[in-house]
Amino acid sequence: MGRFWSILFFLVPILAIATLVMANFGIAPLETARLPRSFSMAGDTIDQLFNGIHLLSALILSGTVLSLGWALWKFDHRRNDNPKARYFTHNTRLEIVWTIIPAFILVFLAFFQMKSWSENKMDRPTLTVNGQSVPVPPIVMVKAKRFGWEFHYAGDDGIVDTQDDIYIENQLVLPVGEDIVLQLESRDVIHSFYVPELRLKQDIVPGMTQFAWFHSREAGDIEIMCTELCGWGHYIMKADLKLVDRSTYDLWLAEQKSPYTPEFKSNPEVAAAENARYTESDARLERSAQAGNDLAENSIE
Ligand SMILES: [Cu+2]
Repeated sequence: MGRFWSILFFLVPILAIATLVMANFGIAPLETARLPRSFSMAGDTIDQLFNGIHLLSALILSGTVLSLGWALWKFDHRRNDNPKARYFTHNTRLEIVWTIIPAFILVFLAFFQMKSWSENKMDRPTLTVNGQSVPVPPIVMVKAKRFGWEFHYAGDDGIVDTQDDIYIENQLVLPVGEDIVLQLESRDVIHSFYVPELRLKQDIVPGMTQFAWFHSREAGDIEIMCTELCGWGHYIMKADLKLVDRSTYDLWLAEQKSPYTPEFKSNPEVAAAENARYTESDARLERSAQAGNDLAENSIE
C-alpha cells in the first residue's frame, strides 16, 4: 500500500502546478479559468498580488505534499528491515523554522499589498476645486435590493440622493478614462457589488453608506453581479455595465434626463404612461418579494 499512497500524494502537487500553469498560460481546458481581462490600472496590481499569492500557495502546497509523499515512499514498512516507528514529542528547531518562515511571508504580504489596498479602499480619489483638493463626488447612488440594482444618477445639481436624481434599473452607463466614485447602499439585506473586469468588489450593508471607486482605461460591455447570497433570487441579481467615452455618456445621460424635465412631466399622456410603468414594476417587485417570503416561510416550517 505504501507505494500506492506515495504516488497518490505525488500527484497532488503535480496537478496543482499543472492547473496553475494551464490557467495562467491559457491552455485548454483551463483557458477560461483565469481572471477575466482587467479593465482598470488598479486591476493590474491586484492581479500581480493575486498571482503572486497563488504561486506562493502552490509552492507551499507542493513542498508539503512532496515531503509527505517522500516519507511514505522512503519509510514503507514492507521495504524496511526495521519498520518500528521512532517516537518523539517535538522538535524545537523545526518549530522555530515553520513559525518564522510563514511569519515573514505574512509580514511581506501585508507590506506588499498596503499601497494597493489604500488606493483602492481607503483614499478616495480627489479633484481640485478653487485650489483645494476635495473628494470626487459620487456620480451614481447604487441601491441594491432583493433582487436587482437601482441606479440614481445625480441630476443637474450634481448631487446624488436628491429630488432631481435620474432613476434607472439594472443598467449602469459610465464614462471611461476618469475617476468614478459610486455611493453604495442597500434597501434590505447585505449584498455585494462585484465587477470582475474592474477587480472591484464591495459589500453593501443595510444602514451604511459606502463608497467604491475605479478608473477604467477601456470601453466595453461588462456585467455587475451580486456576490453575497441574499435570498432565493440571488442568482438573477445582475446588471449591465456599459463603459463608454465621455461624449457618448453625456448624450446618453441627456436622453435619460428628458422624463425629468417639467415639460415632459406636465404632459398628461406621458405622465400616465410613466405612472403605469412604475406601478407595474412596483407590483412585480411586490410579487417577487412575496414569493421570496413564502419560500422562506415554507423552508422554515
Ligand atoms: Cu444580492
